[in-house]
Amino acid sequence: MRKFFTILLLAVMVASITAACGGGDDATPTPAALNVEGGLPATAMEIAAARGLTPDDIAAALKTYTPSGKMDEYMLFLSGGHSGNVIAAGVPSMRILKNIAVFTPESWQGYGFGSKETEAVLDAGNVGDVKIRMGDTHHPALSETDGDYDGQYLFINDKTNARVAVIDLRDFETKQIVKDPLLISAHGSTFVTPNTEYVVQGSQYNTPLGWEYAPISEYKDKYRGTITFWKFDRSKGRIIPEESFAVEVPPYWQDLCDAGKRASDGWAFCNSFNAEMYTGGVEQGNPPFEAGVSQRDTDYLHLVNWKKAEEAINAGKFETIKGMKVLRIPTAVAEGVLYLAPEPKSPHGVDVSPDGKYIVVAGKLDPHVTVYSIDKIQQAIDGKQWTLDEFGIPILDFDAVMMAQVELGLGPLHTQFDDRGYAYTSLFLDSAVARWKLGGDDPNGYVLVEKTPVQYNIGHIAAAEGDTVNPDGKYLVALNKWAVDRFPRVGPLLPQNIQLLDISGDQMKVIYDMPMGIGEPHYAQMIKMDKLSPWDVYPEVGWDPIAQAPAEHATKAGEERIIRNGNQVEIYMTVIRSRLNPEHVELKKGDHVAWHITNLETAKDATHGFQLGGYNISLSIEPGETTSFEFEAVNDGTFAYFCTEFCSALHLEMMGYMFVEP
Ligand code: K7E
Ligand code: CUA
Repeated sequence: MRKFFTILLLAVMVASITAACGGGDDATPTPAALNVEGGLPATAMEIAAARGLTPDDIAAALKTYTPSGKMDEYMLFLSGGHSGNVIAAGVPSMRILKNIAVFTPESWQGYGFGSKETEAVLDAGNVGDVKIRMGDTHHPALSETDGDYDGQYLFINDKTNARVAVIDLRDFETKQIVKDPLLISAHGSTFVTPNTEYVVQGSQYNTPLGWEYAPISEYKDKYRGTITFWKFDRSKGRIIPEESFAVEVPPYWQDLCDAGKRASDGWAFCNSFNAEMYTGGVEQGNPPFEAGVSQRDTDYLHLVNWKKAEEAINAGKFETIKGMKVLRIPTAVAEGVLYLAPEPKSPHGVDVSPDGKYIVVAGKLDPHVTVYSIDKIQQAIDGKQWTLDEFGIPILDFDAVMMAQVELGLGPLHTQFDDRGYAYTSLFLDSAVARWKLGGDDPNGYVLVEKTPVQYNIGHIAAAEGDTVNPDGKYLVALNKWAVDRFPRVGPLLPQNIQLLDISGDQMKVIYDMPMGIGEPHYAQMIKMDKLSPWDVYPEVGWDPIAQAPAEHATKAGEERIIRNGNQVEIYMTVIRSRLNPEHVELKKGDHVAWHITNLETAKDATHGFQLGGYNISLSIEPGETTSFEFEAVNDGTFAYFCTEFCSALHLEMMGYMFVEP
């Protein structure tokens, strides 16, 4: 059907171009004439001619254009990079739907601007006495059931502070942030095990565990990494730190991780890139890190059997460090939890094939991806085909565990899969996406099929459900680091260029460019829209969205009140189109104020905002929600508070005065 349509279009295009070029007809409009005189051209063919669109452009437009009121087929969850958040967008339209606040306060959503509930979420991610209000999100992970996205939760990491956040997809809001007590920063996160038993987080720039002070001369002795397994309780929608554990690993600079599935269920895989254990010091005349960590020909893929680790933890074979259960290296080795496998030069991504049988590692400085087989890994372990590293960890024989090496091009980074037996790998230095054939157990069956250029310097890719046991194919998104000349100029800080590719045909085609002017999205996941079933409004009026339960301070209509107890003032307010009740709040300087607001609305989209000038308060109160904030009335004077969502014709009248008597 699609093919027929494209052919039909091409025929019409060819006819129109022929007419335009060869017809010699005076009535044929030229592009310039169309733009200057008659306003916008009217027919499709005139528009195409006026805008200089090729048949490919027209096909791309038809594949992505989504008329008003029509819905997208997929939801794309992009990490927001340095903005510390997550961005939800539709595919194929690439329209942004929500910028979900996670690690960074965001005033539209009332996240971290007074609301007690959201401040508590953010404060759980503080480090010691330092309030952390930034983050760098890298890898979103949708919750899975049997290795398939189930549409319930989304996890996202903060690289800079080694934190993981939980987003509930019933309301697309962040419910929890946990801070890893052993790591100050981490990268290989978040990746979920096939039934979301655990959220995996791998370290990167190793320090002593708990980031205790130790000079760099003590690197090999004291510096360590971990692979942390955060236990997730689906019924509570929370990570349970007390039931989580970490596996200690050498200071090899772990990088990316992925959880095994199907044939490799029970394993987690993390690559690394400083097997040299190089410690830098360019200011002292040492080679810089970039040279020092790239000396050896191989680094190590870490293989962690988390099911065995779980057994060892349950058997009490752990040490508790900073409140986290830790399986130390010797115990992990003795229990068959931890192995290494060599991987070629400066590897980057690790990605497990849909059947779980093959593990693909890309080599930043090597034009190949290396494919490992879980069967071969198991055989090598059973046959003890290993040597030991200096920490006593078995290094499996490379030739014994490797299935194939596929030459793809320069700078391979990350791999995704489709439903036709293809793998797709991003090529950073080539600025291209490579499509290649997965050969199963036939080492010669792994072949490069084609490469498509993208603009420019691609990092991750995300195919539709492309890291699950059931990839969809169809669409692939290229997350490019540089945009260079793709968009109008906005000064020296440019957006990233997110490109949508149609991968359904014989040839991959770029069909949309989406500038992302909100941090650097590293990774994304794309889920079928019908797997998501978010709420339109909260289940009852007076709902606490963080607890996902009726709110303690919910206020019914008619029960609005202000209670004074000494200098403690408690305000129970309701909002509904188009009034705030009460409209006068009388305070005295120095009062401690606890203010609760319930949105009585039950209609879809009837959100009221609330801002209070001079007190740094911004709230978003969605239909049914109750939210609370507290403050000291330190500034006297007359203040206005008002609704900030244009909710009705009388929205501007939705206001009140707060008087603070000196
Ligand atoms: Cu390759 Cu943080 Cu996933 Cu960026 S990492 S590209
Ligand atoms: Cu409520 Cu504007």
